[in-house]
Amino acid sequence: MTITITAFDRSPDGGKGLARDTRVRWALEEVGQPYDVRLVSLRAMKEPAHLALHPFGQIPTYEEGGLVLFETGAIVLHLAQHHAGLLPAEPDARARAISWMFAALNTVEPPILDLVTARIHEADQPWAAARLPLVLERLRAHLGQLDARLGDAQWLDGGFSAGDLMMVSVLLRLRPSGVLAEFPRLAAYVARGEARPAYQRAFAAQLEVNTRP
Ligand code: GTB
Repeated sequence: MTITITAFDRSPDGGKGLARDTRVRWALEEVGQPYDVRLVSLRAMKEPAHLALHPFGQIPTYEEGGLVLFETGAIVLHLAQHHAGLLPAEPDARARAISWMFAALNTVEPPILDLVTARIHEADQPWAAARLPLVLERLRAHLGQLDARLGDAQWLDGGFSAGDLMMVSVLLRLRPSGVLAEFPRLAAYVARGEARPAYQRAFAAQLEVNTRP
């Protein structure tokens, strides 16, 4: 069954891999599933044809036969449950890997998005300078806890899993701010994720789209 995902026709990051189609591409590469990409403009995302796939008018979406999914967590979990390579077979280890997926999306990603909002979207607000330290404090607290749990391990719980794929994807968004570099073990963890051949293929595929003349 052909898998089709959607992605920006031009990502605002110019191909740095920060748009969320990259994590879905990465999961598809890890499990060895070929896929097609339908590129959509910001305008087309808000039109009925795309809204039928994604109620919030965003990318990425995932189509496979009659199945349509949105939300990267749901898409990566679907892939991990249906193909070998992203979740351990042992039930408890599998459940723990899924916990890390949720931790990435529900605990770690929100303060990272708060930082992006504070640094970029709210930068010209009169209260921005007062808010930024609070946002940074909350974020650093979470990163410190994550760093302590990871310690000197390669991955969060044994072998590489969908939990690591999601955590690395979420942490990558921090790099432009310089905050990731404050946590060298987390920075090295992200670099390990990026070094995986599947990530490299996913990154190259999105870069190709975003550097077309
Ligand atoms: N919770 C959803 C998921 O995980 O799938 C969030 C999906 C989402 O935010 N999609 C964004 C989108 O469609 C693209 S990835 N935005 C258009 C809109 O909402 O109208 C977010 C993103 C955009 C740009 C950069 N960048 O330039 O660095 C990074 C990430």
